[in-house]
Amino acid sequence: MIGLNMKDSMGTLITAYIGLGSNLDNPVAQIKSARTAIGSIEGVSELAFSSLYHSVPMGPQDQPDYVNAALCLETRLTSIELLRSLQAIETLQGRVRQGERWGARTLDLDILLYGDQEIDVPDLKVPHTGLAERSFVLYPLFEIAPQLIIPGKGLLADLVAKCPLDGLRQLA
Ligand code: A4P
Ligand code: MG
Repeated sequence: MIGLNMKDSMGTLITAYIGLGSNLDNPVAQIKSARTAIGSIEGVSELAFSSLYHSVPMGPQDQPDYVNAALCLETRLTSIELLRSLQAIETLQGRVRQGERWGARTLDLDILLYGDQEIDVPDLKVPHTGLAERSFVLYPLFEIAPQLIIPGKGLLADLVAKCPLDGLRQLA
């Protein structure tokens, strides 16, 4: 019984994937610093981190190019706890929400996948909206998890094969 209670309070160990993006205030440094911050969240362990990628903006074109990456982690945090921790890191790194959809930002941290769960609550949609069509999400993810299956979408490899690079390139 004690064992069961302990297991409940600790939660299930989940593998999650995070998409990182930045196009303001030294994007490479923003992404590296976010990686360190995510690894420092209590109850989170990094399992893999992709290369950094240069990408052209999706959305308004009058903004700088982006740096994107993907990170795989292991955690017992709930999906909402993980979201709140990531939002706190965005805020610490100077993220200002100015209301423009897809506008420039110092840091954007998206939960791409949370285990094999499909989540649709007001604050959280997983798999992340648009994941299946965005080269700056699919290619970094494929680099660290080539065998992945995207809930509701199928094999990541098939999505990558159908997705043009759209100017995406790996940074040296
Ligand atoms: N939210 C819902 N689901 C999630 C999730 N899976 N992960 C909610 C994180 N947040 C999630 O997000 C708006 C709300 O989404 C949050 O309150 C959260 O509860 P936000 O970070 O405040 O705003 P946003 O990121 O501007 O909105 P949105 O629509 O999520 O934008 P995206 O899809 O993140 O796209 N071009 C390039 N090349 N590279 C990029 O990384 N990123 C964007 C933003 C636009 N263009 C880009 C890139
Ligand atoms: Mg976002």
